[in-house]
Amino acid sequence: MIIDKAEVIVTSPDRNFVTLKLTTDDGLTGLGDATLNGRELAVVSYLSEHVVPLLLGRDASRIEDAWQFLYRSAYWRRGPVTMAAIAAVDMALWDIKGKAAGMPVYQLLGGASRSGLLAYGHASGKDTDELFDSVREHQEHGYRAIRVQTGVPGLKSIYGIASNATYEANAGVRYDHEPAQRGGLPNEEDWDTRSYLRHIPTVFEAVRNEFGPELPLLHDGHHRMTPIQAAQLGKSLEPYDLFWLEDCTPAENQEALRLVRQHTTTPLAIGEIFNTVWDYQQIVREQLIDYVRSAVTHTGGITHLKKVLDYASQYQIKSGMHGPTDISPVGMAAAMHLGLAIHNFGIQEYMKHGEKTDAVFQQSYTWADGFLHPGEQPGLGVELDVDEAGKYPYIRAYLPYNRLADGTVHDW
Ligand code: GCO
Ligand code: MG
Repeated sequence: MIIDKAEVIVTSPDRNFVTLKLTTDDGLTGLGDATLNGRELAVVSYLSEHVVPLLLGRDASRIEDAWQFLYRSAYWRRGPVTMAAIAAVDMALWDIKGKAAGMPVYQLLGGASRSGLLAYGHASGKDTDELFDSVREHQEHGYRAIRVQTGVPGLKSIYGIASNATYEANAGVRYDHEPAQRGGLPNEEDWDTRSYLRHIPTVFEAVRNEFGPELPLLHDGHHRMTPIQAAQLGKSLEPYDLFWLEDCTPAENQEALRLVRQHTTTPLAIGEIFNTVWDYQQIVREQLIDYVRSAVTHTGGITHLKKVLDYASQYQIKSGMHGPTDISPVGMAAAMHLGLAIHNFGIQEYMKHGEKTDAVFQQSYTWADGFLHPGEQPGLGVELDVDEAGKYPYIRAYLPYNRLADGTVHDW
């Protein structure tokens, strides 16, 4: 199993994706997701200029060794670009190992710890009526856990709100929020934390009154609050029994969560922008979070994220892997194999990809009655149709950013 071909494939069916494809001398192929939303070509360059030459001629069976070699031999460690590149290699090697063994990857990770993965979808609306329609629509599409984001009076455009409110308005493709805008420069959105803090508890009260106490509800603060503001929000949402409050403060400052924790019992999730176990060291040890939000794609692959989650498991902290549409079907499949195998699975984020994306990436994972399953195909169970991928060249897309009323740039 010697790697004799390594290709970096960029395609933009509904959005941009970066995929690494490895081929061994005995004809096995493996896929890895290296998509870093809004900065895709930095990872393409890291892979093609610096990683591909190191892979050719290597033994594809030595996954841990490849990981340690790529991480340590670069000297310059961590960061989203490096860790997405290493993740892609790691996923592709697990895919190859599974195919060589004739087993789905979850079997190689210890086998299934459960029969399926509870997943949550994104409901949103500019106002409560639109939000309710969206929640209902998600329930009709099988979701049993729902993230709730709404517009805030006085703010024109904010994170998390779909521009088209229904599946119908999206021509049946999907209903979700796709923040990166293709072509042009980043969109400017507006933000006011006080208005947000006043409004959000009223939204959750309305949602609980309409949909009852059972439905697991989630909310994403998307890094926009100070610690004391986050504490206030967590406290004001306690009556509505959230499954989690995500990214309540900017993720870089781990100490901020101490203050939030002192004031609220609302469960906290963090880490979609983290990429190593060291980013989690303090918040896990001090039990400042309840869910790990990292994606396999951005955290050095299955090998490294499993180490993060094993560490978290000592503190009863569970997984809540990142799964918006900027994680490709390959990255989603990797998350599902890992989630099925580990004991401390919590929930999986799942936004359905569009039809074009599904035609480029043939998937064997399944969605039924609110639960995902990675399927029984050997390896990760996703194949890439190169001809289909070739129809969609890369289109530059930027994520939006925020400004406050006085023009100050704010976390988005
Ligand atoms: C989530 C995330 C995404 C990010 C996106 C940025 O919880 O799903 O916050 O919506 O904004 O991944 O590329
Ligand atoms: Mg998030």
